[in-house]
Amino acid sequence: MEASRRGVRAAQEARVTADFGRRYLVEDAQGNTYAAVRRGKRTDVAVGDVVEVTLASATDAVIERVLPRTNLLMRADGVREKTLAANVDQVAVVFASAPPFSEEFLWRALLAAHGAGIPPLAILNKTDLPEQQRARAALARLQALGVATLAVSAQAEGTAARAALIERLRSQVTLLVGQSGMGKSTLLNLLVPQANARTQDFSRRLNLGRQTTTATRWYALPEGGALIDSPGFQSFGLAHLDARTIAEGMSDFTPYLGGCRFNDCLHLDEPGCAVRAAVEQGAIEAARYLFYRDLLAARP
Ligand SMILES: Nc1nc2c(ncn2[C@@H]2O[C@H](COP(=O)(O)OP(=O)(O)O)[C@@H](O)[C@H]2O)c(=O)[nH]1
Ligand SMILES: [Mg+2]
Ligand SMILES: [Zn+2]
Repeated sequence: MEASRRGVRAAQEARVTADFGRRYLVEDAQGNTYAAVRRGKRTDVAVGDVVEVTLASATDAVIERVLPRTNLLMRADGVREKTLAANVDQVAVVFASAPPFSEEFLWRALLAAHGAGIPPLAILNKTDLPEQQRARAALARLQALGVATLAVSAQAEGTAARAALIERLRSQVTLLVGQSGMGKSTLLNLLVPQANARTQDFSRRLNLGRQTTTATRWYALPEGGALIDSPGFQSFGLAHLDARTIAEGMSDFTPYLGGCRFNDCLHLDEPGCAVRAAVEQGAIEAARYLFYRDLLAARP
């Protein structure tokens, strides 16, 4: 680790396993973890990225380059874009009847996943709670939209929940998203038993202190694959998606798209719109169409 040799040390590949904002954790092929910063203070790094790093010490690395990714899930409120994770196989949207979930959040997550080309999975958690009606109706709607779904109780029926989840998560890299309080961390701890202890261990060894609480983090699953836990957030901004991508992500619109008079129909007030006709006939739910209209209306 002599300074004289630093300049000639070759870059090596590593996986980004935590994002604390401007600091990261990276793990190399031998399983060594380093605290890392991005060369030039750029913010183009996300958990799941494969990067080239040079080592500055036994515990510190510098991210020199982000290797090409297969996908990148983002959200964006106005001009503020937030990268959630890269190179994932599926996005699992977690919701529960309490605290009250937002169905709009679920639908927005589906659009973000579609925009990034990542298949979604919807997980209804806390099925042990009373008052499941609204949650079950939302789950049925998601199924009708072609989304894979699971219903579990991570806390009350942990063993059954783990078995059901592992079928879907094994050997896959899965990003968990959801509003705060839906049970993402509970699911994570059920699936990766040492998750909390490992986090505390890294914070101690790498002097990360309190930063670790607000991070997006990668956890290897014992069965293969990984789970990425993100801090809960309440709104899923979609300002980064154009109108066409949004329309194409509405899978209940898809059967009607070819029937619109205009090729570039956005299903707003254009004459001869097959999507609007389907809404009037009740073939597309009015709530879904209103959600779509509101999304497009809110765009600059
Ligand atoms: N009744 C019930 N409560 C749960 C279940 N899973 C999680 N919780 C509770 O919901 C709260 C929020 O869970 P947490 O995992 O921190 O949610 P997160 O914000 O999405 O990470 C905690 O008090 C958990 O104990 C469940 O299956 N049933
Ligand atoms: Mg959490
Ligand atoms: Zn149309």
